[in-house]
Amino acid sequence: MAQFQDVSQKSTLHPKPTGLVLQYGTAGFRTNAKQLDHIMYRMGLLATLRSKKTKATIGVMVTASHNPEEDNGVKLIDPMGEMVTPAWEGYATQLANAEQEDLLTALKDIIEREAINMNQEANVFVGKDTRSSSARLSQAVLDGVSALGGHSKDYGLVTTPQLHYMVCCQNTQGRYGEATVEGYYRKLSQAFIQLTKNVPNRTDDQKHLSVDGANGIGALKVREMEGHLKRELQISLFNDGTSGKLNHQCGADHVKVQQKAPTGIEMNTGERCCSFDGDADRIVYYYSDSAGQFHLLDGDKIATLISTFLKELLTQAGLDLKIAVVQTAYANGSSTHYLEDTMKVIVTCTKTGVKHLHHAAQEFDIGVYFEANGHGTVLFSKTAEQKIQQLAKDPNSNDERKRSALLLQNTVNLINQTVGDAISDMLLIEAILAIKGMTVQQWDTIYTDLPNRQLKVKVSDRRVIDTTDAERRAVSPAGLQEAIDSLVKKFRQARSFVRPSGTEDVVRVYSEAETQESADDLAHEVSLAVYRLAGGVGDEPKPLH
Ligand code: NG1
Ligand code: ZN
Repeated sequence: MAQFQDVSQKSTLHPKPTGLVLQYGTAGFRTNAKQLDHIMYRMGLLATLRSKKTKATIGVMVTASHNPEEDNGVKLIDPMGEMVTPAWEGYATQLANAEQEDLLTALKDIIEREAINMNQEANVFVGKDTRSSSARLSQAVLDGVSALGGHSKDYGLVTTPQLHYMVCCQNTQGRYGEATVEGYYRKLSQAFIQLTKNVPNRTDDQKHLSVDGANGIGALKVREMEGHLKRELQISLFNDGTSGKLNHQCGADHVKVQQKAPTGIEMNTGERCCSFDGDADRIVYYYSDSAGQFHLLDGDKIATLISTFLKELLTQAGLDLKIAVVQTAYANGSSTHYLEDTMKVIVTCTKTGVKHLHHAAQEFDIGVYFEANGHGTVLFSKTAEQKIQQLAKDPNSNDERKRSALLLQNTVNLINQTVGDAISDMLLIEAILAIKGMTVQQWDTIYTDLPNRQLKVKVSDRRVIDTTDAERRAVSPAGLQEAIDSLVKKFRQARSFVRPSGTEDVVRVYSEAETQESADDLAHEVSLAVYRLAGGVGDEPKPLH
């Protein structure tokens, strides 16, 4: 077929380095940008097949999120704006790793296994972050789409969640919103203004927020959106990409892992600040107190704030909807206790990776999901949305119920339900704090985090570590879990687990305990156990103190 000739011909412009093997990881392919040209071309091909198969528009986002500027990556987006389904992650790996001469065979194998009608039209939306390699790599994706005769729309520079949003809008024929960046700004800003318009006596100080844009795409997009917010939110933007390097000493991941403020931001005592990551699908908040101490409000604190707000509104509205919070093993133990014991909401734990959380959240009327690192959103079931809408329109409901239903309705409109979205989450948090008349300090004191520590250990093959129980226990290598168990016993209120990273060539170690010193000691000792039992490479981990 002529189509396949085109695929072969164009693939010579995007050749695969012989022997290179890459895996579709926690969030797509991600590695040094130099190794990705063939991957991008092939993901253009795969997205075209996926579009033919689903008879819907598919998204391809070129980004490596919080990784350094030199890296890049690609994420595939399914029709409703969600991450691509796991079976197709397998195809992605298969296609990515086929040697040059086997590419057509690998492609035809997928076509056959999925019984794809090659005459079906295909549509692919493509977006990219601000990395210097992104323009070239997204062109490779577009080449892949055109090689298989697919149509593409290049959104250019967008945040990852904006591209997810566009895909969902397109495939719902505009019911979710208009598939343009302007449409996105309009929908979110209108909802934000509706939510905050009746809040009495909001001063300019309360409307002010400092944003660390991680020198990435989020900064550009916040700038673009600002005008739509009509000074109801007054943003001071730092790390806007004009001089600093992407994710370098800044951004949500840096702030969360280092537990300190990013460079390049001016922090005044008690003022709310937040950081996005490199593709603006994560956000964390923080402030410094009068003693100059740094306080982090991570994804767990965000999930707590949002679920508390929603639960209160449901009660006021008299709506009987089941609300749950979905977390991972990285959630701070204090947050889980608070949610279960004080808030009495259902809490479930899944494996790391948004796709797992998203899936689990779909099981409830309202599923609030957040990774501790600040990636998360809220999902509303069809029933939940219908009940909220009915109540908002109901002429017989009393003022309090109606007010709550309207707040819920605007909250639904403000949330990007397709994926975690730093901009949407930021607006939601700002609206909740305004409505509740809450300062960042008051939000912070809802519960106190257990001191914790995250470390990385290099091993020769991280796949030797296998886990179970939502990654909270290691089943291999032999003896590792027993070693962790006995180390944990040495500290009070302690917990620790290890798992292979899906985005970096490392094993991640997490610990929490009653004091920071204990958490640090425990993390170090567990790192040593990993190093010794799981084939550590390089120098032995050193104590933190
Ligand atoms: P890995 O590298 O698999 O731990 C990291 C994050 C995930 C997720 C992905 C995708 C932690 C501990 N892990 O995955 O939560 O966000 O990146 O970006 O934060
Ligand atoms: Zn990200």
